[in-house]
Amino acid sequence: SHIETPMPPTKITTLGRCPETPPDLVGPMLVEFASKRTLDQVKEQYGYALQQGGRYKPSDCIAQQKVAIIIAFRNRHEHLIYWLHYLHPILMRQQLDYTVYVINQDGEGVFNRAKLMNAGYVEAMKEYDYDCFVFSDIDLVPMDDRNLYRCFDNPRHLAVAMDKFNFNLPYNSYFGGVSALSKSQYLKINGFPNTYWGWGGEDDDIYGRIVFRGMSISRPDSVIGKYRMIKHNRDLHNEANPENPGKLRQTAQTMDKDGLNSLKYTVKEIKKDVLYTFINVDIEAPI
Ligand code: UD2
Ligand code: MN
Repeated sequence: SHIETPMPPTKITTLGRCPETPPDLVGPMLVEFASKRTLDQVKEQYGYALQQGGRYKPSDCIAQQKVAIIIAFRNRHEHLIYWLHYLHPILMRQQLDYTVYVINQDGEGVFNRAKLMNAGYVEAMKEYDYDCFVFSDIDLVPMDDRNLYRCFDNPRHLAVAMDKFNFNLPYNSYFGGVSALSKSQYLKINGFPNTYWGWGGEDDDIYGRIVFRGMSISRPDSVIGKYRMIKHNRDLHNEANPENPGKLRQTAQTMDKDGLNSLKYTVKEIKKDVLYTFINVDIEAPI
């Protein structure tokens, strides 16, 4: 015969899914860019809650979505500090499993926001199985934390009521500023165009791609969708490109060959800061 050793009682802690509506949201928030802040202050305030690379996940529940926040970047350090200061606590309250990716364009060539976003998507996917990608300008801060940085049944446009447009949508098909696409929505449109160098047009091309693939745009209302943009001048090497508007008439034809499937870039450096993952990429920019 054998002796059965009774097992000691084990405490089973199975995490449940986080609720559909995060419980700790505060609604409208004060957003201002007058107070000077340093990166060290932001690190001191929020660093303890983050894993290397600007990564967070709720400790008491399983996040609804795994979200990569992708920011196209070059030479906007001051804006980055404000962005991190405001967004980290918001994204934590939204109970997201998220990482902040700052995709830096290497060199002094012509800037290309959409191509940087594509590179960010590919690099993020190498690290984790994200469900959702939020593409953001560095200078935009939401004024209401009920504006969820998540994906929806259709591609989501989040920056619907910016101060610089008197808290209105500038035009109906506007898709600039901040947007969110699930992995499958993003793949369906072959990602973003790589060929919009300089300022303008790339957001309208993305809008076209979405519509040509039979999807529509999801948006928060204009109360929840309020944003402040840090005032700035047009950057050097990001002049408005007069060729971009004309390209928009071709989106339906070009989108199948210009996008994720034609993307070429090289990673020069990946740095895991406390508050964000910094990826320096060479996107073969014209001078
Ligand atoms: C508008 C759109 C933006 C994009 C752009 C046209 C708004 C609020 N946003 O932005 O989504 O469609 O027009 O391309 O209307 N950046 C750098 N360094 C540079 C240049 C750009 O980091 O040298 C990044 C940064 O994240 C910036 C973004 O690119 O926020 C867009 O550039 P912008 O802020 O100069 O253009 P803006 O405000 O007209
Ligand atoms: Mn801007």
